[in-house]
Amino acid sequence: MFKAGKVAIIGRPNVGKSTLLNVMVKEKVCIVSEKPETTRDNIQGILSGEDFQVVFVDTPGIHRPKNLLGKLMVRKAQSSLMETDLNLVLIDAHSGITKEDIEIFNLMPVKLNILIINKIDGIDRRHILPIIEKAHKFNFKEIIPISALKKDGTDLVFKKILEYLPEGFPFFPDDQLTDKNERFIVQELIREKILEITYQEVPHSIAVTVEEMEERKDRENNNIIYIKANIYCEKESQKGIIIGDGGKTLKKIGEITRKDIENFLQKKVFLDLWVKVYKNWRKDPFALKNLGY
Ligand SMILES: Nc1nc2c(ncn2[C@@H]2O[C@H](COP(=O)(O)OP(=O)(O)OP(=O)(O)O)[C@@H](O)[C@H]2O)c(=O)[nH]1
Ligand SMILES: [Mg+2]
Repeated sequence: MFKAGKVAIIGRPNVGKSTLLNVMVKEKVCIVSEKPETTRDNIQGILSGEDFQVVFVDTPGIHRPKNLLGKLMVRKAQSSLMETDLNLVLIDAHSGITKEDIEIFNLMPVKLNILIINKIDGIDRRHILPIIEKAHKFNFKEIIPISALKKDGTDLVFKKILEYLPEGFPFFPDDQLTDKNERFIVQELIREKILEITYQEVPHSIAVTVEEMEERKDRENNNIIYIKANIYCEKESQKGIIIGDGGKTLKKIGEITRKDIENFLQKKVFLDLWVKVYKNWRKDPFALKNLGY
């Protein structure tokens, strides 16, 4: 009997959804950062075995949107629930079950939902019991405390998913890892580095587009992938921060991102980054579409 199904990973921003997806599929498909609202799209990560295929759907954190981009993100997360067989609802063990978490519980369709209490590393086990007790009031099939970061409890999550997964045919070829293309992942890897090294409004005001990506020869006649990407921000002042004194910050972004992209593509990369201002793009439906949202 072959089992196949879609499993959405849902929760507030920053609870560890993307980290968990990467652990489940054993590859880095989704970018991760300590800043909330990192994921902006539904991203599928595919895990195939002899007799199963699980399609995990990472989703943007559900929050009260402050602009059109936020609204689109929340809408995408909610829409993922329409087509799943099973959902993993994540909460953060540090904060327990918050008011916002309960709002998300109430959004969940009445089907198979598993509550995942994440980030239990470094937390006294005695603090987890009351969370589990409170969680019993809600209609979860399972309640599983884990640390996605330390891969603690994640095997049990996988075991439970397989138990609940329906019989079915695979959605994707068994060597496919994600529904997103290389261009998308490259854009995200660049955005991840900017999230890592910028603060306050800057990380949120960034969008990245890959304009060109093609195989070329370098001076020594070796094959390289030439990638030209635009980094959009909303204000001149933000552009200045991203470029840095004498181009220092942009150079750093380029260096660390290039290594990551080379790792991902398994090829040498030449990365050509350009910073541009796109005023108020997060509020402008036309701009959002232009930037791929
Ligand atoms: N200590 C600890 N940190 C974790 C764990 N899982 C994730 N994190 C950290 O939490 C932060 C957010 O992780 P993400 O995976 O980006 O969270 P997310 O839910 O996808 O966030 P959004 O995309 O913004 O909704 C990162 O700094 C992770 O390293 C965990 O089990 N323990
Ligand atoms: Mg995420």
